[in-house]
Amino acid sequence: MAATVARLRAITRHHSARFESAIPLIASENLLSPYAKELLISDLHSRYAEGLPGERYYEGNEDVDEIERTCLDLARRLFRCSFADVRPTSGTVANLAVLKALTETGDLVGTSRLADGAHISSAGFGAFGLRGVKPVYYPWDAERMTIDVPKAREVLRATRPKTCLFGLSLFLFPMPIDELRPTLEEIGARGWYDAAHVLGLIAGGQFQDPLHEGCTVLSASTHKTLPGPQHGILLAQTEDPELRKKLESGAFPGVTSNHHLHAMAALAVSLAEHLEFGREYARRTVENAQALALALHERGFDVLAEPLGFTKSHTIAVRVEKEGGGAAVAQQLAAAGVIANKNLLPGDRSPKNPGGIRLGSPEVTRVGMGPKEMARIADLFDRLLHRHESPEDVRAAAAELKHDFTTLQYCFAAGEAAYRYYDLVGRDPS
Ligand code: DSN
Repeated sequence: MAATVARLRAITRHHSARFESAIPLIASENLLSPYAKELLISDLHSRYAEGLPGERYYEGNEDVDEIERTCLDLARRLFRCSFADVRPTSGTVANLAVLKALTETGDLVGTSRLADGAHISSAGFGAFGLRGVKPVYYPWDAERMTIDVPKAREVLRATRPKTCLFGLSLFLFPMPIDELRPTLEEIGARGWYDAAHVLGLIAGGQFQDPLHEGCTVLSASTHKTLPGPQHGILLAQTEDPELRKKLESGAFPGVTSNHHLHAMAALAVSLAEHLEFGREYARRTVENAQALALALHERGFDVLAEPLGFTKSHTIAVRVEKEGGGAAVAQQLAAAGVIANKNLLPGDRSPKNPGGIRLGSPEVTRVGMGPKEMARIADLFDRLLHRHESPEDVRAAAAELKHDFTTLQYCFAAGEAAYRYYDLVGRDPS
């Protein structure tokens, strides 16, 4: 078995080296800072602390209590809200906690269709199905890549769901919460916002502010535009003790037992770093997404939502049917050292063979790239997909571009290696 362990370590080093020399453009991924990573591999990983600070089911939790109180305080400060729970262990788990808190089996819940960019939580085969709630789909404006507000008002008045979820995995523009708020009030529905993709942009003041626009509850994962550990969070702007209790018991014991203390501690570091560096990081993340969209458009790619400036977030969507379709293009890009994902676009039916790809700027921004590098990335797309240069040649160009961008920015200890995790423990396994 020693050989198996050695092999697992070698594969993991190989994986890190692959990403170190690649251009990572997955919109939902990011890099963890050195101090957050340090806590992620600390003794906290080995412990249990069910419950809330000061009300635990285990002994030995005094330091965990202080870490969790700090994490809660940082979350409330960063999002200017009155309630936080940092126990969900992922974005989907956070969504399940909200579904448990706000809905009953059989309820109708407003949401978007997967092909319009919704997360799989909204699907019958996902969290919605698990809770037994039924989706009411908002009509979609495919030109503007957002909810069709007049038609959505009609649907909401006709169906009267008690809860309305806003939020997407292909998240180009803010959701029209302000516009729909009077309708939600009229039908007595609560607004719920899944901010997984745009959490760091919201915190950095570069997107909408859903908790102050009319949504009561926000759920999210914590590792996309907010560059934290893989974990989850609940936030709310409420003094209602009953709602707070329901959200807390949705998180525990509803959908978690232990809440991954190492990840919760790492999240506290990431929240503190975002309070310090998040505004600038979020601004540059959006600037880079817009620069990449424009550069691809100028090179003949069909980037969605051109009349609206392509995007106001970290994400862009590109229709690549003429280049071979989403699945084939994503594979060709990966062979050339550019990591992206195929993505359903409005009108698509097959998730295995969709018409689009989704690109995101969080990771390339985190390692210090700017608009000039976005133009060079667009050149890689053009060389591979329009000029049909070999994947090997394009991969070499991608590695050359990435060579100067392999250290972390926008965190304490900026400049540390972003991809070489053994540097942290000071020894190499070879
Ligand atoms: N699967 C993630 C994404 O890529 O959008 C969301 O959980």
